[in-house]
Amino acid sequence: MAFEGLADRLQNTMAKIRGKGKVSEADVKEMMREVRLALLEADVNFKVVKDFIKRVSERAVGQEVMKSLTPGQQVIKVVKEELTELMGGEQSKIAVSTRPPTVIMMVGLQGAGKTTTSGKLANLLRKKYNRKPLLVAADIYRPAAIKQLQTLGKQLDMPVFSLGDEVSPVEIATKALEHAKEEHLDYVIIDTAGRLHIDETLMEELEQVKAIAKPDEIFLVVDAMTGQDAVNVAKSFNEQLGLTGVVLTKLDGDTRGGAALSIRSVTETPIKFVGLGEKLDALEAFHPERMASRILGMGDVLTLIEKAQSNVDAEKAKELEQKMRTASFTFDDFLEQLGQVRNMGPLEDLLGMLPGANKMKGLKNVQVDEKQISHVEAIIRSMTKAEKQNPEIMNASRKKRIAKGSGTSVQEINRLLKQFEDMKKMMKQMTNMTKGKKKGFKFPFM
Ligand SMILES: Nc1nc2c(ncn2[C@@H]2O[C@H](COP(=O)(O)OP(=O)(O)O)[C@@H](O)[C@H]2O)c(=O)[nH]1
Ligand SMILES: [Mg+2]
Repeated sequence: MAFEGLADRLQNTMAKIRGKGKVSEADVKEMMREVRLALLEADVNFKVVKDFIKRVSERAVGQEVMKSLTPGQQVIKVVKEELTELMGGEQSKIAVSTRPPTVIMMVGLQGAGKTTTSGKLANLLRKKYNRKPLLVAADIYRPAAIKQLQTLGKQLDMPVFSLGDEVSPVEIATKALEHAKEEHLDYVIIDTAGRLHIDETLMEELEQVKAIAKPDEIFLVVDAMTGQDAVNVAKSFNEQLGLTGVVLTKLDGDTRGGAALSIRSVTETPIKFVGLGEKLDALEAFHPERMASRILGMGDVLTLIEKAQSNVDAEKAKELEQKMRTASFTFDDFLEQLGQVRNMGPLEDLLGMLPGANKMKGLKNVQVDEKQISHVEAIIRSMTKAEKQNPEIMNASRKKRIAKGSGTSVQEINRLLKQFEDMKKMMKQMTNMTKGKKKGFKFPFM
């Protein structure tokens, strides 16, 4: 997971100060030393780190007193607020032009993820905002680039505008805009060419496209894995073109996170989206506050809930909740729920969003074993209807039969039965706890 090292170190530092009833200047100093090292190690820009430490130290020492928090907690609150501010403060929105189409120009180095992100963005605009985007193939230099965008367009069933590779990008942009107007499409996403390095010709051409297309947004697509380089790239693109936002891609990889934490301060350009995979739905709006919370191990429950809401059938969730209340939850329901949770993405990522999950014994460095989950599925599928409805009837010979049928062992079946009972107990406790409280969307999480 991205940010792992940084998150670990910061969380260790925070743990030391959390419970303190008194925080001396020496405590703050010691803590800041550790925070500074953690940030530098995560490849955060040197100057950014220096400013950050200065701001946090000032605020932490002259702490405003809040009755509800211990001094230790107050310091952590300051760190979180400043970390949020560092990454951009309030979440920024995507532009909507008063005279459609809204034009988004995608720029960046070769291989950063421009073409993929163009597709993802079009997908998001349609799915979440109900917009009609047009993808424009303006990278005429790489022979496969146009084809790549067309393939994405086909996958998404999204229109792609192309004039081949013998017409200039400026002309392609001009004609694409006319086309979008005629067709009443409301977003135009221009996928431009990149180079391996920033060069004059590239910039000039992009300036020309900008002059003619008058984009409402110019998004720089940068690969988070490139660390400090990403920051330098962002700086020069911003100076030449005036960016409105950054899309940080490949955050699903093992990046140390330095780029995410430096780009905003160095370029004054907000990160608007993050790419979290190669698939076309792996693009998320960037929320600095949630990211700060995730890094500090406070979890990202909001994203988790949103994921649940968009991937879990609300009707079914309600049904399940009802079943749990009345303790009529069966293995069939369990199987279905397992499927729904899997739809939400890799379990490791989901666990990462739970508060304190990093610090939980047994959960730390948990490698969610997909094989084990498949075993669970196989076991349940090998049960008879009666067994699924009433696990109590399970005896030795039934267990043996199921083990054979699912290619697992009796031990595994025993473990699952125990987990299932524990889960039911826990669910009962939870529903008792929340009884009487206002009923909202509740996701019965495994
Ligand atoms: N893991 C991962 N791969 C990505 C992401 N975004 C793009 N890629 C991959 O990066 C490679 C280059 O992407 P492409 O869109 O062709 O880059 P372009 O040259 O800037 O247009 C492709 O293999 C993409 O699948 C991301 O968020 N995560
Ligand atoms: Mg491309």
